[in-house]
Amino acid sequence: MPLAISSSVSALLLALGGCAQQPTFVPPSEEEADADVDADADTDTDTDTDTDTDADRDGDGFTEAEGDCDDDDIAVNPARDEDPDDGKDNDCDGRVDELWAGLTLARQYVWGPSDIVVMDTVSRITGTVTLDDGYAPTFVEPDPDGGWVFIHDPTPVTDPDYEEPLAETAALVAADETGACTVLAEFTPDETEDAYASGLEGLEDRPVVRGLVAWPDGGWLVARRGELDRVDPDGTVTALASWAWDWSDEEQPFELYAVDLAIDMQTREVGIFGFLGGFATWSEDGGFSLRRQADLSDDWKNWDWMLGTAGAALDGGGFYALMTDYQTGDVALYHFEDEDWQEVQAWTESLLQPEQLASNSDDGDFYVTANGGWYETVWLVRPDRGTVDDFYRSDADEGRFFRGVASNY
Ligand SMILES: [Ca+2]
Ligand SMILES: [Ca+2]
Ligand SMILES: [Ca+2]
Ligand SMILES: [Ca+2]
Repeated sequence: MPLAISSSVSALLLALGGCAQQPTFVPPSEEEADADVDADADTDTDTDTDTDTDADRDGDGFTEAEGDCDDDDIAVNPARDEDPDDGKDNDCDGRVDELWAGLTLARQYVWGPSDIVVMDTVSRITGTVTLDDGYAPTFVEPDPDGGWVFIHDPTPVTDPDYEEPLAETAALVAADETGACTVLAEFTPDETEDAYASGLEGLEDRPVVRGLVAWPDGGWLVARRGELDRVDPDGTVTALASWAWDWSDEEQPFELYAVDLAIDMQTREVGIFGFLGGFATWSEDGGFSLRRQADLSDDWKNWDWMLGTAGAALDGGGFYALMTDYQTGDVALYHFEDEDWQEVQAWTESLLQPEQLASNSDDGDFYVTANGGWYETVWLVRPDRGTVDDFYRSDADEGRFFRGVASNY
């Protein structure tokens, strides 16, 4: 198994802006609605005097059930673009006046401590924060309250003289603006994961946490191979869903081997991306739903599907996966439609290996970290133009490379 497979995996999404100001509409209780106490204030369009919470009261084409987060304001619904100056969450993604503002990147060095790198919208590096030595960030997300959180990978390429890693297991770690790190939660491989040896060479010792998104109500969601967890800001870990991930286990039929997470901020649906095109979704109301089963008819060596490596979402636009065939260098972006992956754009890249994926929901563009040798690159993928360009490319061999990428809003 090439290194790239084990080091790939991930994406990011959606940095959160100030979701605390999200306008809320409190529907009347059943009692209030039935009592008809306030017929004059009834703003729906039917003739009865009940306030009908299923109506499109402001006539903008969306009911609350359809995602109108302020049904008394036509300037607010899921089809609107965000107006950055009106103090409203126009597009109902939980963020007020947000605009895409560039990228946050996790940069690892072969020798020495890692960085969090902040880029503006035209790829200028506007901030580089050196993390406490010993932490190796894979997945990264900006923290809406300042700083960042990242998944620490206990098995990176690091200084061979490095004797005592600060965390020996995968961990969710918070970093402040100075790079000072605090472990929020550790994820110790369970017995099954530790002893895993079903032929997926190179993956068994990789971090057991493979995806990270900010949860709109606070805290974070992370994916283990067979579990979706919420991590509260105080470090409390709650399992939200689990599934069978070990395809050597004959008693529990294989479902999904998770490699990444993304969240559609408008629908709050979470996409769980698996190897070989496996895909599932989770939502608070609907729970876990396996949407596409990977074809394992010939064990993992069945290459009739490109390896799923990373995922992202567009607000209100569903889920996208980066698929890579490391044998041929074929890379493609797929969109999940009609319960399957549909190709959006494909290209071939033999020198650089793609890692993680982030989306710009304002423009419908995607950003991919890719490394070759020690050169670090970010590609800009524009499906509406069919182009893949270098958004950023390092000009020197400095023994460093980008892992995770997240959008800033
Ligand atoms: Ca409406
Ligand atoms: Ca509205
Ligand atoms: Ca918004
Ligand atoms: Ca706004």
